[in-house]
Amino acid sequence: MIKEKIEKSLNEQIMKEEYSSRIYMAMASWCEANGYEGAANYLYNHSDEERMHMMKLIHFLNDRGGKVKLMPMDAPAVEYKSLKDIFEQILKHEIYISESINEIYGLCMEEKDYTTGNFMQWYINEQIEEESTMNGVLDKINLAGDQKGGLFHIDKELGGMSAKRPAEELAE
Ligand code: OFO
Repeated sequence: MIKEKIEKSLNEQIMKEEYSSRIYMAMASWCEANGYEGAANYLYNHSDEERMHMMKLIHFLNDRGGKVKLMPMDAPAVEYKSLKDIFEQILKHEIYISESINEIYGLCMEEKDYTTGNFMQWYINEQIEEESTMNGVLDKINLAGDQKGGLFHIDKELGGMSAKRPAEELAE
């Protein structure tokens, strides 16, 4: 049976992953409405990926005999200043998620829950990848500055960036 402290932290993480999915959906929708088709596709896929992160936690908590509690959350923003603004917010958010995951891992070690700690390793690795991808996108946006041509190419590139398929990751 999973310890109450661990169950609570996993439920909070489920909420954070669900919120990540919602904010990326809101950002994707803004991109779609503002002519950034590639970024919109990329972010819609990313939103699906965050939902998969949430589902993976839900299945794990149920498998370990815990109780899943979905929580209320704030509505994401509707307006964004630019593509740069969006990716700056994403990077900041992903850093916050990494810190949250590290805290859960630390708690697992304190509580000697090595099973959950082992499970959280997947999220630790995923965060390294996500922060690095978002940093890369932001570097390119900064290089392009306000040049429409540069942003057009970045948008095209984002459209071509393959998002991982949630079903495949769930099977891991
Ligand atoms: Fe963007 O990350 Fe989930 O965990």
